[in-house]
Amino acid sequence: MPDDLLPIRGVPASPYTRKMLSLLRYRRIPYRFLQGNLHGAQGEGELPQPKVGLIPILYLPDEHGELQAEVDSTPLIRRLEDEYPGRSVIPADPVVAFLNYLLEDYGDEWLTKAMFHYRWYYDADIEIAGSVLPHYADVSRPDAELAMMKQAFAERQISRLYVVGSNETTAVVIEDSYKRFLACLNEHLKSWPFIMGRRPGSADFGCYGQLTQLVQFDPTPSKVAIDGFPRVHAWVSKMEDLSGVEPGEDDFIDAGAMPATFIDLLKEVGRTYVPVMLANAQALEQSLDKVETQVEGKAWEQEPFPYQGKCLQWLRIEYARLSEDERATVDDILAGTGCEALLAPAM
Ligand SMILES: N[C@@H](CCC(=O)N[C@@H](CS)C(=O)NCC(=O)O)C(=O)O
Repeated sequence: MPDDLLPIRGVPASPYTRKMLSLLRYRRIPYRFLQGNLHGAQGEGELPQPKVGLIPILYLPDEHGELQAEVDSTPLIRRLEDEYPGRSVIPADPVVAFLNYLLEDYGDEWLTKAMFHYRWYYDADIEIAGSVLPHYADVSRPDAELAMMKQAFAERQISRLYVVGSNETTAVVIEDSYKRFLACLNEHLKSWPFIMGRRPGSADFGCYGQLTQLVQFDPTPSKVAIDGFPRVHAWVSKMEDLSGVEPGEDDFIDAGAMPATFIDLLKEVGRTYVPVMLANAQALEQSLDKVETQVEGKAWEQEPFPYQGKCLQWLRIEYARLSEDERATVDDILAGTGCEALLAPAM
């Protein structure tokens, strides 16, 4: 086993797997991609199991040099920054790094609602995902076996729509927000090759991961993108392999000259992710069995999502780490976007 190649396990239909693969290519970190989920995947037996059953998994050495199975892309990206210098995806300016963190979390925790919703809500999308996805574990499985897997797989995923908050009430909110996000990104890309400026930040990879599925795979949201936003469609394809991009020191956006289109992206985050993250945290704090809030004047209802409660805490820790001056600059940038509510002291 060539131990200079970083092992990563995942599947092509997993947005977080795609986020990490693209990141590894951009960062020029040599890797080997073990295709499959936790069960029946390549390399099984030779590598440890993760504590939490999620993909992608990166196998990284602990302090004794033993490979450990690690999950959760956001902290993993920061760890890779320490272990593999150069071609950083974290802006050097702490203010811009904070905005990058916020938009990465929006991609990971909000756009994923659209991704999972479209895939398992509409018959045409269920049909395609159910037919294709089971092939990823073993492309040569007999058709009869796959037909059985198709149904079981689709049923399992449909039964988990509640986790991301996709239901009859929220469908319209999720779909409107997806379309507005595409429109905002489309405007931004007219002047900037990446969300974070002239070089990609981890936010670019987070949003890209979800868009690989929304824009390129699932038929209902793909049609929205192709019909209305061919520029975004092209961006997603370009993001897949940025190994040839040569980033410059000053290529991230500048905190002192925020593009209006970047502020518009933050405003979109403020319309959706912000009220839902706050209502979710409140429901968890009060041990309520339902999150209920309004998004753009429309009802939002879902079961509380403990992991997203932690995401909000981690975001606030990032904010608390800033100096007083940096926090004031972040506050100025976020004022009026709706995102400032995330950081307001608890009532
Ligand atoms: N926060 C994690 C989320 C990873 C995640 O949710 N992965 C999904 C697949 S895209 C998963 O493994 N779900 C469990 C399952 O499918 O059994 C990250 O950023 O890596």
